[in-house]
Amino acid sequence: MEALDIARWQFGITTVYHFMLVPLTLGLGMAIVVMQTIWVRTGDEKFLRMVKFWGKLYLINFILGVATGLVQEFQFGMAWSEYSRFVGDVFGAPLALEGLLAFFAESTFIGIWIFGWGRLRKGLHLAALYCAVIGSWFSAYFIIVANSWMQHPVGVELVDGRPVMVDLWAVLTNNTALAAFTHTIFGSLIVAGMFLIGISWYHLWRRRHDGIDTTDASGRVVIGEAPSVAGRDKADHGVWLWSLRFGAVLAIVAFGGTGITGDWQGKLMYEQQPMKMASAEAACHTGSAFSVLSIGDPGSTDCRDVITLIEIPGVLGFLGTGEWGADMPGITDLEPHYVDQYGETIPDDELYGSFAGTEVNYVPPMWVTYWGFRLMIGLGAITAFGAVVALWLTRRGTVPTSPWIMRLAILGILAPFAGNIAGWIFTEIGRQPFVVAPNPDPSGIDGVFMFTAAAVSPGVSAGELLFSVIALTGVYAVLMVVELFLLAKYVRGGVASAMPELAPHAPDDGAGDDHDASD
Ligand code: HDD
Ligand code: HEB
Ligand code: HEB
Repeated sequence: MEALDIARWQFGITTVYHFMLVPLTLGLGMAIVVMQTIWVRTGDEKFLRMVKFWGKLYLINFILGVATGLVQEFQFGMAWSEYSRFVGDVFGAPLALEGLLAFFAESTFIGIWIFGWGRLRKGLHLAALYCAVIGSWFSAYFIIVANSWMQHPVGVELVDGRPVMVDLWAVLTNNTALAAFTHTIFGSLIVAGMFLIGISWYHLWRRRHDGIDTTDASGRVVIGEAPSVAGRDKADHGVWLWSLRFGAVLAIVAFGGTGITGDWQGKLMYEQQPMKMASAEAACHTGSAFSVLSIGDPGSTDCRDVITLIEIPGVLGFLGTGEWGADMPGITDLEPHYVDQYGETIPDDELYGSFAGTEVNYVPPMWVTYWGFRLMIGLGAITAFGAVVALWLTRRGTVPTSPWIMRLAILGILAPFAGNIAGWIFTEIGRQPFVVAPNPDPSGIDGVFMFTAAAVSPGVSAGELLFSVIALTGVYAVLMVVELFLLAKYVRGGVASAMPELAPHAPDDGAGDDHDASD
């Protein structure tokens, strides 16, 4: 493999790892905000227990999210120095804002939240959580601004072959970023929803399995009297049931949200990156039919290899433009335009190293974009459907005794995570062969684009990169094992593991948690 390929694999692997943690931070944070708000307003102890339990998992995930993010930053300078130089002037501002405003605020307020239990007034303590979670959303916004600029560069002028930012506001309000941010947030809420469902299901199931909760002859739940096992007393039944049903509603609503924002993104993509759209649909020729199933040679970017088995007329035009049956440009029709505008070969410039003069393929790997798009939607839809089923099955106040449904609910937690990753893989691989895609709008600036082949650090050898891939993948694998180990430990422990003070006495005002804040 060449250095470029290894560098691409490296970026892909590490950022996918990072994004296994990010959506849970973004989504679960908001769920806990809701729970703590209800607790502060009603004083219902059930909600305090929820905040403590889910809050513990949130913190574990947050810390590992930060760790994976930090490791992530190294590769910009190491493997992608030309890219870093090219985008430096533009990314400086949003990433500084990310660091200063968002990350600083986010971690400070998380600290206040952790150590404020029992020390701050309830309202103030809740405000700290709001600030932390909103901070992480801002953080997400600024990083998406950077990514969206690579999909659709705006607000710059070309000076000596490098984009220089002239309009920070245009960069911050890039329509691509607004759509991608809202879409990502909804995607993250689906993750949180399914996480709540799966884990709560397990606990409700265990209560039945251990005979703590039973059902009477008419099928009504009889909630067990508190046994001496801490954290599995009466109040916890409500913790799991409420969390489960809330998670289900969250997942269903958020899936609707991804539909609305995804539709917006599809329309932007049709204008901004028509080739990505066409290859996501394996649409070789101009037309308006939506492919339900196309097959071809994996890895091929050649239209002759695509066989469309099932298609629905009209739908693609509607997705892209809002107009039923409107024609969407296909790959074979787009290609000559790309060749015209951006050249048949990578320019013969020393900047491009060994790639100078090689032919450019403007069609991204079609099977990845095509299946990435369908996996994203399919896994989201499966989750939303699962959430509807979960609402139905728990309508009597508990879960069925079947261990298989319980296992399915736990396994289901993975689906929206995988859906999010599929969405990113589609977005990032569909951007190829550009690392910074050209902006074709009238407002687009000529010459502001960069080929991925030109972005990689010159002078870094394949061997060095391979070593760093192995090292980084190793580090991430260890972090992932730590994450799963800690999550599993606290999930199994139930509420009691997050609230050791619960065992001897009922909490007043949530005081007394400070001694376990660091574990
Ligand atoms: Fe991230 C943490 C860097 C993609 C959302 N990330 C985090 C940290 C760094 C990065 C250095 C730790 C300190 C901080 O929060 O600033 N992140 C990156 C890089 C990315 C990236 C280089 C590009 C490939 N991140 C990314 C996306 C999103 C986030 C696309 C959201 C949509 N990142 C977050 C977060 C984190 C975080 C929610 C994640 C988990 C966490 O904080 O606990 O703010
Ligand atoms: Fe990215 C690349 C994913 C975010 C920047 N990415 C990449 C890849 C992948 C990814 C898979 C590979 C592709 C190829 O090569 O073909 N991303 C991803 C994910 C996420 C992301 C999952 C979430 C976390 N990115 C991002 C951001 C940014 C970026 C935010 C900015 C800041 N990417 C990037 C770069 C690269 C990538 C620079 C390299 C180059 C290429 O294109 O490759
Ligand atoms: Fe998604 C991406 C659409 C669902 C997650 N998305 C994306 C895109 C589009 C879409 C168009 C791309 C853009 C560009 O590239 O530019 N979606 C869509 C639709 C739907 C969806 C239409 C239906 C409903 N998603 C979904 C879900 C999820 C998601 C369910 C989760 C789970 N996506 C996603 C992500 C991404 C995407 C993460 C990447 C980022 C952005 O936003 O861009």
